[in-house]
Amino acid sequence: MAKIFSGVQPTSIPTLGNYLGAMRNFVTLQDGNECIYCIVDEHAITVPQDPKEIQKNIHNLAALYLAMGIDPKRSILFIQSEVPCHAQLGWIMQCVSYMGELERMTQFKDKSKGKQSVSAGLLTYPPLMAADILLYQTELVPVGADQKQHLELTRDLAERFNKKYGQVFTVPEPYIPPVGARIMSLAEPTKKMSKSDTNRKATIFTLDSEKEILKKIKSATTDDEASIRYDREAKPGVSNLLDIFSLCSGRSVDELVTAYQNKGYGEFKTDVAESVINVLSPIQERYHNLIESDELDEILDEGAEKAYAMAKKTLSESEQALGIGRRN
Ligand code: AQP
Repeated sequence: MAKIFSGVQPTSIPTLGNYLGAMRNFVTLQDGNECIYCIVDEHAITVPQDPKEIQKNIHNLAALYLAMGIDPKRSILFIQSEVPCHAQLGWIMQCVSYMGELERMTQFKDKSKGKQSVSAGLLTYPPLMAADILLYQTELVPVGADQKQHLELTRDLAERFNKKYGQVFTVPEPYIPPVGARIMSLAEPTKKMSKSDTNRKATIFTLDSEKEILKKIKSATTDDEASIRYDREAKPGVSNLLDIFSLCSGRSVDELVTAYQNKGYGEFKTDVAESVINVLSPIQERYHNLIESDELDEILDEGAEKAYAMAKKTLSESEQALGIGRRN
């Protein structure tokens, strides 16, 4: 049995990329493991957010976690800002981090590129993420490929702290799926699919209607070759659709390539869309039943209480190791 932790930012409705790359695995990892899943709202505010929108997104994300299959009887589900230990250990982790290593993070470079000013929080996002993970003595962190670098930093920070102040933190391992770890934008398939992409055609959101899904996949960028084969370099659009199709249908990429050998992009895209709709429809149905129920608040209250008890213990140990605060 492993201790698992992961989180999703309530920056918008989770995308098909968030689901296939991370959240789907959150669900399967519940079997035989101790899982803690978080709505990382403090990460979301590292870039400007509308207070009303983020409130709505937090609520939607909680319902979607459950609709996707997170079982509150087996796993802890909570909101990051409701467990203050995250911000507290986040500060400690900032003090263990070096400016140079934070400035080298790809996500910081991408999100700050071309901006006149960015928040200090955007730079110190990775030490907060390290705190999220380390508070629970996490062994395994299911994430998409874009979070690999942050996870490596988390491991470095844990090792650095343990070496300097004594053993406090478990050093976690990433869990990055072999397929689906990087679902690409439908409009620009060399870029990852992202919640915050301003091109609405680029991203499938998990609450998109059947019509929207079909329309977005039908307009996905492919190429002029008119042949369905897997080649990430030469055919990024078709390869991305093959990955999505494979993950949503349970059929291997090779099997799909053979099955669609003599078929056109039109038919292929319709079938990809159908497989996505088949996966998302039942999630959407459960989401609509959950979103208005009182059950949601009860689950989040209980989750925060359980998470706090675990997090407080690690936070105290780290403060003790550092010698801060009063000790008996
Ligand atoms: N395109 C993707 N393919 C596979 N996995 C992905 N993830 C994100 N995009 C893809 C994984 O989803 C989990 C939750 O992501 P997040 O909410 O923490 O933020 P992110 O990684 O920054 O994702 P977005 O969608 O691009 O959000 P914005 O636009 O707000 O920055 C993570 O495990 C992530 O790896």
